[in-house]
Amino acid sequence: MALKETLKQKIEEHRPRTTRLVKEFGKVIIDQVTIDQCIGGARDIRCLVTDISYLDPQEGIRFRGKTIPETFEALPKAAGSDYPTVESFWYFLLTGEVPTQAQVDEVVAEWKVRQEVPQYVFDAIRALPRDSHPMVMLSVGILALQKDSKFAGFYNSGKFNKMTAWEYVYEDAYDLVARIPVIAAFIYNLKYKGDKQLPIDPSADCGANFARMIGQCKEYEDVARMYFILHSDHESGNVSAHTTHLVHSALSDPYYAYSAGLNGLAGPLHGLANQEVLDWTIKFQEKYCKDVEPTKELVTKALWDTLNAGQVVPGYGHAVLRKTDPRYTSQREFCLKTPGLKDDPLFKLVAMIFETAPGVLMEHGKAKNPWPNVDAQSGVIQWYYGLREWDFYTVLFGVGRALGCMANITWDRGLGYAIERPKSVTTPMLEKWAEEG
Ligand code: NMX
Ligand code: MLT
Repeated sequence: MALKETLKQKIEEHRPRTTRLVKEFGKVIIDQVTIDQCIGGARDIRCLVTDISYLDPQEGIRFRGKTIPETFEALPKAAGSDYPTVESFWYFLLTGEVPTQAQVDEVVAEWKVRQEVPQYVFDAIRALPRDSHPMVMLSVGILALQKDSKFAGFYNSGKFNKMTAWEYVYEDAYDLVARIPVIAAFIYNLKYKGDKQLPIDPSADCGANFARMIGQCKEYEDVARMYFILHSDHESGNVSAHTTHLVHSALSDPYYAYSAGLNGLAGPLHGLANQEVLDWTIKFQEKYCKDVEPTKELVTKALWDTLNAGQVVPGYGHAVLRKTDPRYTSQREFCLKTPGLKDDPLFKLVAMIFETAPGVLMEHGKAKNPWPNVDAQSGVIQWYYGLREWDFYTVLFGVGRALGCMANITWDRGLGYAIERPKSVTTPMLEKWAEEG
């Protein structure tokens, strides 16, 4: 069955489960809210639903019930590669089913049709000052696509109905995930390669095409596949996914919603941390390792200097995870099995920070999780392959995150989730409840 038909069947099968939960068990209590959660970023409050991925604090992410190694193992691989195509992963995230090779081939073919980016998007990005951050360019590029949103068109057609609305979100979502790598490659070439644009390769899957569009080598094709899949989703509460869900809950179309999600991803406590990691590591090399090899003592000193300056150690800590992020581990394993990369001085330094930082953070005593997250390991791989413009790294994250966010809002509409509108309270109310105990 084709992707849309499979998805339609899955959504229709799922709807009665959601309806029953609300109608028959709507008042069952699944959590309570404390004052520190109210002031402290709604941490750990169970109030969002998604079946696309789930994050266990000890184990890390599962996509559709599968760990990262299980996901890589289960999905059909790109020709001649150990990694699945992004297209097969898209099918898997949307439907929860591992596609057959024939189903993947269909998605790859459809992706190629959808990936055509209208010229006005490039014009809008080109009109920005060239020294704009590439995340601004990406967010503007996605927002510019809104003009032709099929969901917005359906809403304005006078024929809008809740049961079929998801089909139009699906159309926009699919267009968006196919186009965002092309927009990202355009931004890369515009900003760093003197606007020398490279054409789409119509014979390539998403990962290979992205590598070719930014002038990368063959091995980078797997880096792109791995990177986009690993960064795709991290359950619903993270800033980019939650923002996308929130904005779409007002029936803003996927372009409005994901442009907003990207703006959240651009924050240093979220996706921008990967550029900060590289910045921190390169500055460390320049300051301490001009004539000497890095040592654990030097790394320890640099970490304390950062902490004593009141800054966070980028790439470490997490709001939910309490162990090393399996996305970190997966990228580290990629480094260790790639000849050249495993002996690269920057990778060795990143590995030394991994040995050192958790101990320092534990001694510092603030971070609830002293272990590395995805961002601590991602930049060094890009750096090794010559993609050294580290302010671009969050754009790569944003290309991957589109897969999860778009799968999520397609299901949001399929299940008819309501506009999100939590209740706020005032400080005197909190003080009153505090006194009452
Ligand atoms: N370095 C120094 N201090 C830290 C760190 C860190 N890496 N992580 C947490 N803390 C501090 C935090 O600032 C807070 O201090 P204070 O009480 O003075 O406000 C305290 O420890 C408690 O924070 P937590 O509850 O452990 O962390 P929280 O859930 O609030 O925030 C992060 C989670 C990820 C924002 C935080 O760990 C952080 O700032 N890490 C560094 C930035 C980073 O790597 N972000 C990327 C996250 C993954 N991603 O891609 O989005
Ligand atoms: C993410 O991938 O979104 C980050 O790890 C942040 C989070 O989960 O809160």
